[in-house]
Amino acid sequence: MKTTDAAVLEEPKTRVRATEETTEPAIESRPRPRTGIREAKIYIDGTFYSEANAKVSVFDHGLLYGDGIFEGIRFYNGRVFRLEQHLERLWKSARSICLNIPMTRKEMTEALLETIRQNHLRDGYVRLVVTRGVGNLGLNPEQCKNPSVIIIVATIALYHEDFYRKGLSIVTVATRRSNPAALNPAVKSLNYLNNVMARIEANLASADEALMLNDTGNIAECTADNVFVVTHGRIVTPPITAGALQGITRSVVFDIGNELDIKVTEADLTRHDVFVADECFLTGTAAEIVPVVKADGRMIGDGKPGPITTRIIERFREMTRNTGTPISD
Ligand code: PXG
Repeated sequence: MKTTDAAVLEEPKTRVRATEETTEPAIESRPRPRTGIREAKIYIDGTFYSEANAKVSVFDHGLLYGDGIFEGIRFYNGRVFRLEQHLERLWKSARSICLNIPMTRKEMTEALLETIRQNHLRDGYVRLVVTRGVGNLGLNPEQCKNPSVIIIVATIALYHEDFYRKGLSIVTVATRRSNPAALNPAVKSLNYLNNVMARIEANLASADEALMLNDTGNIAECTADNVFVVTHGRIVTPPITAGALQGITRSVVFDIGNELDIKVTEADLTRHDVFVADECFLTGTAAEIVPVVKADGRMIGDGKPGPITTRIIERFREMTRNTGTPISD
């Protein structure tokens, strides 16, 4: 794996804090593309725009209220990984919040593949966003007649290999994962302030990620990743009802477990289960599968990524290289 300096999602955790220890040139001759692509083409409602011209209305309820949904998707080696599953989840999120996606699944697939082609990448990341669209300043979505579809393709700053080799640290944060009766975490909505607040707590504690509990004090997930523990050779992850997103990478771990004859089950987990686990890892589209070696200051297992985590990562990498929807037909 290599790292690029075109960080679009998150900087690798081995970073130096820009505000403290690096000096920025006083004058930047040209703004660095946010997508990491020199002449990026961004899809908005059927038209491609340059980065500078890719804009939405200030009256879009996606901005005013976080009223909308999204997916983060990766493509590897010229193929989009688990595209069908991502679209399935997008459509479910839409249905749950009564949002009509203004195109068919087939049209969305074509728009997404075409946006990747327009950006000439074989490996990268796609952010697919559907907003409620333009309305007035009241929150009633009935005023918003035309939901907007935005597709952004970007290079992705792969985390440094050290990150996977050494593992990361997590801390339990005070911010609880939102109660499903308030805002169901199964909906991948544009309203991520709950997760952002948790992330801020992790940053303040100088940890790599935040472990979020639900209202009953059981583990839900991290801010953009699902959590797994390994004990006595078995893998366990919280159920969706505990407030975990039905992660696509999470589902791949179930498939790999099946293949490799490693038992993967869902069960409620507490912090204690993490502290006494032999291994722990996180899964998410951006981070892929990453070992956790420290939780709330306690070393997990022997403080190194464990053998089962390592096997799962290896198999995952093979799958990403060899499976998926081809970008060009
Ligand atoms: N939990 C939450 C709350 C998430 O937002 C996951 C788990 C992992 O799901 P997937 O399907 O990615 O395995 C997510 C993923 C990103 C990114 O680019 C992902 C999310 C949010 C922000 C950025 O990986 N969601």
